[in-house]
Amino acid sequence: MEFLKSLGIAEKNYGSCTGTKWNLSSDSGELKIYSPATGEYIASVYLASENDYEAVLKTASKAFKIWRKIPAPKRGEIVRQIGLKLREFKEPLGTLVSYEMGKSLQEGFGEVQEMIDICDYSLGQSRQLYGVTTHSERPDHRMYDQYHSLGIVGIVTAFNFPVAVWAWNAMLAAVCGDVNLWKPSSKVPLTSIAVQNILKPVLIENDVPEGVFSLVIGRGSSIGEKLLNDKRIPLISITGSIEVGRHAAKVVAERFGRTILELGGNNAIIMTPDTDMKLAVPAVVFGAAGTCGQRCTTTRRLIIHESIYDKVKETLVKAYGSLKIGNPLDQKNHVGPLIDKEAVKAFTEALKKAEKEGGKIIFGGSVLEGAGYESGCYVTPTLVEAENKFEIVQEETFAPILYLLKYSGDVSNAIAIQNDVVQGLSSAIFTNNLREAEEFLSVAGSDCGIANVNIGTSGAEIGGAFGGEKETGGGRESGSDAWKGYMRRQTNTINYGTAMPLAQGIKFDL
Ligand code: UN1
Repeated sequence: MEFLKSLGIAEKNYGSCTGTKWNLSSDSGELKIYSPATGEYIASVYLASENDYEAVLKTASKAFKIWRKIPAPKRGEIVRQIGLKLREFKEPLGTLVSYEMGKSLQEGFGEVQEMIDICDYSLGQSRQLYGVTTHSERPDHRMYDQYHSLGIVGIVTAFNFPVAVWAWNAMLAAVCGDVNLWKPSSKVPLTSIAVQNILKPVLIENDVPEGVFSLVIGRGSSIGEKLLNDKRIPLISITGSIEVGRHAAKVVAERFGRTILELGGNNAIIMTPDTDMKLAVPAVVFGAAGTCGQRCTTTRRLIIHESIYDKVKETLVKAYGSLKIGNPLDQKNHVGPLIDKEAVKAFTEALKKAEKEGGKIIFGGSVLEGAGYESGCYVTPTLVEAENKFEIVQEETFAPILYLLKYSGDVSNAIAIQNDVVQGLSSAIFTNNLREAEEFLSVAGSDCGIANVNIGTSGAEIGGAFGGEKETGGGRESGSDAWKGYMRRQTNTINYGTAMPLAQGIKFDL
């Protein structure tokens, strides 16, 4: 396939890299990667060994000492060039994302666009790594805070956004003067290899030290654990399940490392009697069925006012009926496959549980078979009438299942339902009523990290801080002031006078 060739994906690939150099060991097992879109075998990857990991870490530690001294705008210039290269490779990389992960080609391109956008954003940020100055209470003193580079940043990414989430972290960390160590999901390692290959000419042309952008492909149980326990890594940014995050947070906290956690979501859209259906229906369908329900921001619950419930239900059933499910590389299809058969099993089991608890499947619910569905990973996006208190509704099933929930009375009842889950990533309300919208955004409103009005729960722009509260983990990546999470903060007080006054007026005369 032409796009694999242009991205430097060979039949057999190595699993660890320090930027431009690959460790050529092949004795720690081999991952064979199949496309969930077609079931075809794509290529294999040799897993990184513990020795490879050590070698990468040593190189990264050395690189940090050099990289942190390079002026931030110069680091930004390198990130700018990475953005240009990504523009050049948007088509093949987006295609590989779609082929290896299974999201629609449009979404594959969108994901590469997120990478490009964060490069532009980080370039600007490289000239704005500023702290504040404040007035000292002592005469002839100056006080301010500044941000220094932190060190090696471990970036653990999930299969559903195989490249964009790395870029959010890596591009910001790079302009902040940190060096990156990427551990991608073993379900989608080829995209990470492609990214390293895209970076290579930029790193060579700019003499970037080996170790600034490293990659280690390995199992969570071996390489992942090493990373969490490694005192040389002051910050680990993890996108994954609540279960993975709970474990990682404990291990990293034990050694007083920092984490940025972006874990599960259980995102809801509220539809009040003042909903503009023209806006809401496409937002709900894209939010729930897009990416085959495998975004952290996927809409999983729809909280509908009883006065419009039947109308919404009918409209959604019709809209779901028009969804085309099939090969994501074919642009006429809206929905591709789930990542693997395990995910298909989780989908069918969730539906069984929902029915057992009293839920009613009103659309979908099946695993697709036959021509075009040979990979065994295709399912029909599903609508289930349910109640928020069902155990299965409280969980995040990474599949296209949308639970329809009914509320009565005023919007505060809908907000209470929306907040009554352990996760707190994304949320939205559809209303043209100013009071309802403002109540939803107020301190007594949505408890999520993202709260939108007349926009769905997914598809956030990179300019905003991305992340959520409660068991979503509390971390923030991407835009706004998320860059501060990648730096070490220091408060400085300078005495330029001739006396030695103490703060708080304390007398200590010798
Ligand atoms: C994720 O699913 O982990 O807001 C990230 C969105 C995308 C990112 C999702 N920009 O849906």
